[in-house]
Amino acid sequence: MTERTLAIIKPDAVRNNVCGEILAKITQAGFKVLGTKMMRISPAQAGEFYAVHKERPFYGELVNFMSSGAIMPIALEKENAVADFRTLIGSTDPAEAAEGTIRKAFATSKGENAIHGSDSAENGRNEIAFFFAESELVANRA
Ligand code: FUP
Repeated sequence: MTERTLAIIKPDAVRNNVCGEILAKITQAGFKVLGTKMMRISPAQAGEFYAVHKERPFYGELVNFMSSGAIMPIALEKENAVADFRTLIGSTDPAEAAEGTIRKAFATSKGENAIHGSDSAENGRNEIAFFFAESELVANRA
């Protein structure tokens, strides 16, 4: 079934100038880009996006990091997009990420790990809606 998932190229990867290389890996893996933008979010917006982690010890650092610079959210579509994208990005901790994954190549730590990927189809839809109006997604204009 065709699914949507949200990727975010995180501030570490934007600062390291690897957005192009990451996008190439994503499109080479068969994902269709429905929309993307470069933006910076406030600590309040980062806190809302990661609200599910509010009680976790790393929440404050995560919010600071995600609002520390530009990010690139990308709305993606593909068969089995959620699971396939999680495979493409690799484990949260780059030390555990498989060879060939985006985190293995570009992440520096568990906290600064280059890229986000939605963890369910429902979260994929909700997270895309967090960053994009439906009218900004190309598939709906074709
Ligand atoms: P993932 O789905 O792989 O992005 O990982 P999680 O949803 O578990 O965590 C979301 C983000 O919280 C991670 F990308 C980075 C941050 N995090 C930490 O900083 N430390 C941790 O121990 C776990 C997650």
